[in-house]
Amino acid sequence: MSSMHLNHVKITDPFWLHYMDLIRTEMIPYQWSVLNDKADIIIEKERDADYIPSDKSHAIENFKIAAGLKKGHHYGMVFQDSDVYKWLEAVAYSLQQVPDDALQKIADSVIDLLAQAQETDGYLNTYFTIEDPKRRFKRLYQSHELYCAGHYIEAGVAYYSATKSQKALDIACKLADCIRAAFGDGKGQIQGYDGHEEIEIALLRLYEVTGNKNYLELSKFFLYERGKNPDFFKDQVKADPNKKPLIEGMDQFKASYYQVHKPVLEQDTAEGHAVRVTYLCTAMANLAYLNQDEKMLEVCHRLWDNIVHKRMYITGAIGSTVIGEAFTADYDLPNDTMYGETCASVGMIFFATNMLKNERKAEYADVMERELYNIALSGMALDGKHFFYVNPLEVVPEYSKKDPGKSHVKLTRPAWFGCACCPTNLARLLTSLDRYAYTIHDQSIYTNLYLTNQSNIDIDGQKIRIEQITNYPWEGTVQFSIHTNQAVRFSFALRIPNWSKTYSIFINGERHTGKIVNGYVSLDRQWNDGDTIVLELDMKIHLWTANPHVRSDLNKVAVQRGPIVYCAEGKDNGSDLQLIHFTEQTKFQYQFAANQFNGVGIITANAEKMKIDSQWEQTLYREAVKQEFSPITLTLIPYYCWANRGENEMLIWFHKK
Ligand code: FUB
Ligand code: ZN
Repeated sequence: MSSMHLNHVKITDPFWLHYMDLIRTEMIPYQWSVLNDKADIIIEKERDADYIPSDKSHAIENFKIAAGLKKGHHYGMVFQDSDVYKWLEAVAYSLQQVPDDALQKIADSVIDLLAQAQETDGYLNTYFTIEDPKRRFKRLYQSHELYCAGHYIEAGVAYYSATKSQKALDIACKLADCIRAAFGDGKGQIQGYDGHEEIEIALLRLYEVTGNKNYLELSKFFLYERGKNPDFFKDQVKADPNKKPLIEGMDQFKASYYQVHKPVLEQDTAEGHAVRVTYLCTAMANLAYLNQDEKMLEVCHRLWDNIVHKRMYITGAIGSTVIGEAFTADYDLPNDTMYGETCASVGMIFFATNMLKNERKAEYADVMERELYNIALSGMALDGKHFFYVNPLEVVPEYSKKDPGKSHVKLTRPAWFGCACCPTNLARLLTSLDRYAYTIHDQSIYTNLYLTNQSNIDIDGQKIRIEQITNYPWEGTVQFSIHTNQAVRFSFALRIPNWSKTYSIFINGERHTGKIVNGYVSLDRQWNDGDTIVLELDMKIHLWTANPHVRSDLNKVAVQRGPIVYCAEGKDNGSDLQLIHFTEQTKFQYQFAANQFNGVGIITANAEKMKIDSQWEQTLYREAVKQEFSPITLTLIPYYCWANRGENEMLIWFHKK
């Protein structure tokens, strides 16, 4: 049987390298200083709620106390440990791309600290070790114990893969073994699961690196057990003599918040907390792949379709309400009160990646790309040291300041949050883009992301190199060249993004007319050294409309060029952006502005702005009259750049006359 293996993807892309360098040189050191309480910053609550601990991070300090190196109490969210783990995972990916002895030394010292904080039976969680050892695994709906464990295991696997640190992997295995001893359907074991999915993803990754089937079985147990006994969480709470909640404000949530309202195989809509749903789906999709589990894959299809076709914003944001950071109903996509948590979009990228392992469908990569170029990048400021938790599509500064229902819709990116899940999630995503660029299926290479890179591929022991060169996302030409010692046969599948209305492909300068199948054009042939493929995508500016069921967007249009969704900001266009209308005469012009936002494509358009006559000054309602308009030149910037110039209005959906 023939085999194909992707060995290494070296990203040298001008667009992404800028971000990867920023993360390596600014974000990772900055986050390290925050985790050590050494950054001189104001930590913000992600929304107005007194109970959110936001004096400091204390995350590393918690480990020192748990390890017995210091005295004191745990501080922060019950899942504060996960901030350190996600940071460590980001460091691992960064080291894999760019070795850095000093950074590795710091990360090694973190591994040493974690080993000291780990209890002898493998348990690792600073909150419970320091404050509440008797409540270990007793309040799983809030405790995040397995969520934190999962994040460590993912970090440990990544760090082991990057540095061969056996110690990092051993901590992960010990922790997984401790969980395996405690959970299951055996006598005396807990027949339940965590309130926040994550361990399920991590155990599968641990299985992939160790080959130990016990980890796969444990992940499967958690997934299949979920929702089987709808009273599991309630029963745990009843049995716990200590009634103090671990996280304030969470008691209001229903079973669907945790995706335990039904067994997972019976779930057909995305319900509850958006990040939880995406992590659940990520694990289910990988289990479906690893175990050839058709039923799991069916659930993944249903939830994918429900999210992507009925519950997702044009930017890729998901989660329509702040209450429970959650999904609501089909087509309920308000633009200004919504959530769109950065982590939820990161989770969608993970889900899409695992769906791509199962199926050769470009739709998954299309969503991955939408999330990446819009929400993931919007999640961080251009300095790499400020972050959005919530990614709205419409903002009016005064409303965010005065409406308690919009306190989560921040106007600029805070330096850190009381609940700081998003910043380190972004770091681990953006340092590991090489993991998302291609998928290999049998003898085929599928391109998911277009970005300049060199990839080493092993085909039946023969080493080939594929070089990709592009100025994506600003230009739609992508050039590949094949480097091989001898002729080799394989299929190279080019994704034609769903936004590209036209495309051309040239092989060694000759036009190729292949059909698109499931979003890919497959070039299956014998390749010789020096062969080239050129793909040209449609980089025209397109206006997009939403499904008419989306009330908030009815009769409105959004502007997209390539994968980038555009927005208008008050800084360029003044206030009252809601008055802007496009007309039949509106023409859009694109120009690359090298000196703005580190170099971005800007769009200008001749639009019209509704006039507000003086009668409106004292009137809230009056009989409908014909509206007057004035011509304006509208400036649109990539959505991900918004809020980098201070507080101002922002809008994505515009009226069209
Ligand atoms: O609960 C852990 C993480 O914190 C979630 O994934 C985020 O939504 C935030 O609530
Ligand atoms: Zn988050």
